[in-house]
Amino acid sequence: MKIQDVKVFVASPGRNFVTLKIITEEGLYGLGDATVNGRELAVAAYLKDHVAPCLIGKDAHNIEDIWQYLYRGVYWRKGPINMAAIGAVDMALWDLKGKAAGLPVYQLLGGRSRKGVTLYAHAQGATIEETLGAAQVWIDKGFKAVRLQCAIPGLEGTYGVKTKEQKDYFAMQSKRYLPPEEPWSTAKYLNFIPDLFKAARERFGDSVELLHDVHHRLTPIEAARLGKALEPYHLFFLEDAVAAENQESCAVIRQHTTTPLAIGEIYNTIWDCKGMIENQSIDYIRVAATHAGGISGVRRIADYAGLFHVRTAFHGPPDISPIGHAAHMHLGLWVPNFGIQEFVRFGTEVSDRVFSYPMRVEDGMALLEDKPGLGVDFNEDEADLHPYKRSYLPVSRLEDGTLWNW
Ligand code: KDG
Ligand code: MG
Repeated sequence: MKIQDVKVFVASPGRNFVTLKIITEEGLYGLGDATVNGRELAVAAYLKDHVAPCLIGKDAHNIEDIWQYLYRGVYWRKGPINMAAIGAVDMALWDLKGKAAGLPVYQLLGGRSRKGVTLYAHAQGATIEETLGAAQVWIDKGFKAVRLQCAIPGLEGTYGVKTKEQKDYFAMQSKRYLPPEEPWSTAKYLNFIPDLFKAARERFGDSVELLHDVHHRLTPIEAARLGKALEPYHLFFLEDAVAAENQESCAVIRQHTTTPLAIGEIYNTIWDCKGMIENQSIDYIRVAATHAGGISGVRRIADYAGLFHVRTAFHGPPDISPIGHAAHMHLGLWVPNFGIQEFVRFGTEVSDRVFSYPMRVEDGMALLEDKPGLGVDFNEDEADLHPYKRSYLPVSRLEDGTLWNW
């Protein structure tokens, strides 16, 4: 199964996605997602100029050897752009192997461990009432787990909530084509968030799992205070309570609270999460196939995490394409230490014209049709109708103007 051609597409059907297509001499093709939000063109150029030429003529069956070739062979290991490129190649090769074998990728990983992939949805609002109303919509659809984010009173600008200018919290293609800026106050946030979860438990009782994303904004001791304050509302997990670079930080939080901790959406390799997995200072690992070396990279991390009671919660934002989400669905069906899967949506009306995918949601669970490979298809002509648009995530500043973590 020799690789004959490699194509890279950057399209913006609602938001930017980088798609890799690997074509074999037999005419089979595999698809991979290489989207790095806000830095899409960098990974596309890296793939086109540096990775694609090395793949031509290689045997597409040798997934592990190609992974090692791109990881060890580059000399400059790790890094978000490099690992997203490796991730896309890896996904495309698993897709190809599945197509060649006539089997869905989860079968190649070891088969099905559960009937479907349990999801958590996002609820957000400008007030507690609005946030709980948004959660109610998901609960009424049968979701068993919801992430709650709410605007912080007294802070101009919002957290986890779209502004009036944004049609969508995640689709931040601001007219200025520059990162929007949002204000942040840790004191206002910490004083408010426990009220949100108190109100949620009063309204929903214990019938639903509740989650929250701090988005890297606290110091370890501030995160410890939040974890303690949230204990009465028994969260499923508290996500990214601190900036993720320092692996010792979660151990500090751990000394103070039993609120479960999740981290890892910005990690690229097993080395980024090794310490906190071994120390059992986290409960859920949030790596994404798109950003952490594909199915092979994430499988290694998930297997290692399982030894230390750490379960999976793969990153599932809308800035991962349906190909990346499909990779998580296959991993989630197989992985023994599955925890939960983030779900915002697989696609939109516009992106559905570009990507078709075999996933549907029933009672808060993602179900996968048994199609060979990853099961996603990509319409090149339709993608051409949606050219790249420069787009950034916001940046945060403290009220005195100091740059902070978004
Ligand atoms: O590109 C960054 C987003 O994917 C991220 O901000 C979303 O934190 C996020 C989440 O948990 O989905
Ligand atoms: Mg997050």
